[in-house]
Amino acid sequence: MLDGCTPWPDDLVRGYLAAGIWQRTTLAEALEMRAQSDGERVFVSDRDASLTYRQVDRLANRLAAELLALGLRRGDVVLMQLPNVREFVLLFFAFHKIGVVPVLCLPAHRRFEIEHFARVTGAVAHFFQQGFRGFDFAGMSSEIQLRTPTLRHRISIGRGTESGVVWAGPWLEDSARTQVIAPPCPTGRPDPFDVAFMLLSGGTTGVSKLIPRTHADYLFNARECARVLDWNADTIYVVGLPAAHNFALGAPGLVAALAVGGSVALASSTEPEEVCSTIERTRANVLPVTPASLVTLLDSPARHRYQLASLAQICVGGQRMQPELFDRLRAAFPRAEPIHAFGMAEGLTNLSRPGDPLAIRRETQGRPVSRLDEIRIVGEDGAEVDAGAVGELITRGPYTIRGYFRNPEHNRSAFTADGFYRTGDLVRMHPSGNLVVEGRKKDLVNRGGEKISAEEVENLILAHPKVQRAAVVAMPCRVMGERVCAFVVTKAGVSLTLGELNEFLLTKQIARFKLPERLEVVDSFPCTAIGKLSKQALRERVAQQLAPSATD
Ligand code: J2J
Repeated sequence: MLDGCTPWPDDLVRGYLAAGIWQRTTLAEALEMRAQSDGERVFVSDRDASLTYRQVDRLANRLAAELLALGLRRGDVVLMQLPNVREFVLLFFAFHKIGVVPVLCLPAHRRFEIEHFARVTGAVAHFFQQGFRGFDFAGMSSEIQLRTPTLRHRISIGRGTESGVVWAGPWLEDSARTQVIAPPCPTGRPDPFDVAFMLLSGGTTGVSKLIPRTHADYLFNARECARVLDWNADTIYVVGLPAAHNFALGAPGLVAALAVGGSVALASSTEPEEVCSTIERTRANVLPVTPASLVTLLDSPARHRYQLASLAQICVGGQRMQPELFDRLRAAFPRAEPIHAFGMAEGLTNLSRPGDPLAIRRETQGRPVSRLDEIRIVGEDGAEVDAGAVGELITRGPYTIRGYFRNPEHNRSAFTADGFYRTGDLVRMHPSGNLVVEGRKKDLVNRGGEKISAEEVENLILAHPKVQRAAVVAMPCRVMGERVCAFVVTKAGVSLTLGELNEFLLTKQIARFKLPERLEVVDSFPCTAIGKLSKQALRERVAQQLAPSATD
């Protein structure tokens, strides 16, 4: 395995292999097999083009050959920061053909995050779409390159003129030079049991942690999702959330569609207009949403302007969907199956089953997709709680990681000695065997499914010259579920506004979605009985202040 990863114990690996749970197939081989068996079927479409399995495979080969020509090699880590465009899929599979390991960054990330990922991984290249949503990715990448010596290549999809950038657009056009069918791989093909890509954790403490996922574990995860949702070759999945997110990528998403020979339609944003027009254009039948994007969709007049009757399943995840929202969803899309998805980039996917009684689907967040997922609900002492009681969910299994990348210190607290991942989610077991998410232990803000580490934002706020103490908590919001609220004790005699604070935070070049949306300047922080800062009291305070308008 890639240096800095924690492998599964040998005996388990042998068992998974013997039972066919892990297969000797890489993600690229999964695509190649489809290109053989279902070559003419559409695999990927975006606004501009529709590509069959065979076309995706060939184009991925071409890209792989170009990447090799640039000097990229098996085991190299690269940063992939692309929106939902077909090049995302083409590059994703090109990397897997030659064993290059992409870190799946979000287009919303900025220098602060990307530079951190580059440093931790020693990434050799940064892939982006120059000018996406008006942002100068090439400029940001150049600044990162100056400060990160390993970063040799800055590569943009499309064409352009910025100097120092390699443009991938021409690689995808027909010309004699790009008529490569199969890339020669000087260092051999990648190993199915090695790391295929890295996802990002929301970060329970400090900055995001990197989550190494192997070909074998991810394909198993995706196959199990497709199986429990009864997907087949007619499945058309709308990638209506960032494709770099585990939910849309495979659990259950793009890779799950590949596992059954289905297809994916890339929506370029989560805006209702774009999502609805993509559904109408492609007659898509599965839509993933977060509760936040679902509220926006239900509130939007766009949904009445498009033909959405093809939708057969709507998967809601990333945050808890309240029963009232479930009812609105049922009323708006009576013919679509509502599916709860309670998953995590670290592994474990819980899904409600299409056959579960509606009353259970309304109240619960589903159950593990594989019978090999081990789950326990434990109390503070680590012992299992009584049946039906609330405790922390811990889990291990054939697709849940055993450790974050290059982070032994955090791994010691994030995993139990016997390899269970501590999810930080507080859950209880419903009599039906499904889980109900009741809250969380981890200190983050879940803003519309986007996870924001409180500690990360606090550390940045503390760097402000006027700030003495800072605490970041979630405040309720009807649409987003939660938003970031910053409590600050300022230094003696100075005042601070939200605008001033955010202006400062933006100079740190962080993703905008992490910016506080409310600032409370206080004289002191409330304490718990043992003298620790009580975030609970702060959360209650802001929730109370917002009470009449928390529905904004
Ligand atoms: C409550 N909390 C939830 C839900 C995730 C499918 C769906 C979502 C994710 C995801 C994913 C929740 N109800 N339905 O990877 O494959 C919170 C929990 C969890 C954390 C993981 C997938 N669905 N959550 O959201 O890695 O706190 O994955 O531990 O981004 O989101 O976040 P993430």
